[in-house]
Amino acid sequence: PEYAYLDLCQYVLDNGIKKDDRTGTGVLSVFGYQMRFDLNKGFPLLTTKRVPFRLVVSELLWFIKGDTNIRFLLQHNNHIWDEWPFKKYVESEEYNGPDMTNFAHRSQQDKEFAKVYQEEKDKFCNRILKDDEFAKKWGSIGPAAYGAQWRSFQGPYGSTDQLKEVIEQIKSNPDSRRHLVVSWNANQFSHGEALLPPCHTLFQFYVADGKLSCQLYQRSGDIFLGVPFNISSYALLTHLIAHECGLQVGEFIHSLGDAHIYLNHIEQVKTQLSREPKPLPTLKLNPEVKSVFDFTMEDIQIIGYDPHPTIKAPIAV
Ligand code: THF
Repeated sequence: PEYAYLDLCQYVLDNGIKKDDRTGTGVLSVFGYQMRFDLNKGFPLLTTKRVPFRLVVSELLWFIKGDTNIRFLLQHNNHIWDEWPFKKYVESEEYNGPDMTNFAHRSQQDKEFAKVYQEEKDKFCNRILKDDEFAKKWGSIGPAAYGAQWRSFQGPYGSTDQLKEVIEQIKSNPDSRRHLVVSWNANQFSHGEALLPPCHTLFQFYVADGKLSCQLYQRSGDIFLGVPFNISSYALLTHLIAHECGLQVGEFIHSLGDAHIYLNHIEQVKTQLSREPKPLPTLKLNPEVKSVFDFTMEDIQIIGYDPHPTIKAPIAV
C-alpha cells in the first residue's frame, strides 16, 4: 500500500540532518530521494492518517484552470493557501489591524494571539470572497504560481499553455521524450515576482504498453503536510490525463530534492509510523467527462477510503 511513503518518513528520521530553514522552524533533512507508486495497485491516498481528498481535488482543479487567486479555493472551503496572500496583505501599507508580524510562529506559542490571528484571517478570507476589487488586489499567490506556469508560461515569444500542449503531444506522439511541464521560470524569480517559488519544479509523462506514467521533480518537500497531498494530487492528474487520452495508468514516480520533516512534526510522524496501513482506496471518474479541463468536484470520487484518524500539525510559513 503506502510503504514507499512510510519508508521515506523512517529514512529521514534515521538519516536526516538537522538544518535551519527559511521559515525559522528547523528541519530534519535529506537530499535526493525517490518513491514509486504503481497506480494499478490502488489510489495513493494515505491511510495511516486522513488526507482530506476534497482539498486535494479543489487545489488540482484550481491549477488546471490556470487560476492563481485563492478565491476559487475559498469558494470550495479550502484554506491550504491562505497564509501566503495573507502575509503579503498584513505586511502592506493598506493593512491597519492588530500587529501580525511573524503570525505563523506566534499563533503556535500564544493562545490569545492565535485567536486574534484567526479573526483577522477570517476577515481577510471573507473580503476575498465578497469584494471583487480586494480579491483582485490581494487574493493572488503571484504570477509564478502553478496555475499560471502550467497554462500561461511567460517567455520572450509570448505565453505557452504547457498543459494543453503536453496532452496533445501524449495523444499524437506518445513515444516522445519531451512530455514536460516546467514551473521553474528562473528569470521571474531573479526579478522578485514570486511569493513562494514553486516546489514542484518539473513533471514529465511517459507512455509505454498503453499506460501513462508521471514523474515529478520536487525541489523541496514538507514530508508530513505537503508530500501526502502532492502524491495524491499528481496521481490524480495522471489519471485525468490518461482518461482523456484513452490510456491506462502506469506509475507515479516522486523524486524529491530537499526532503524534510519540520522539527514540530516529528511526534506526529512517529504516531503515523506506529499505525498499520490499510488497503488503498480506488478512484472513480465520471465517464461522461472527456476533457481534463471539464472536470468538476462531483466528477471525481474516491471509493473505499477508510483511513486512521487525522493527525494535526502546524504549517510553516
Ligand atoms: N509550505 C509548507 N511549509 N509546506 C507545504 O506543504 C506547502 N505546500 C503548499 C505551499 N506551501 C507549503 C501548500 N499546501 C496543508 C496541506 C498542503 C498545503 C498546505 C497546508 C495542510 O495543512 N493540511 C492539513 C489539513 C488542512 C485542512 O484540513 O484545512 C493536513 O492535515 O493534511 C506544498 O504543496
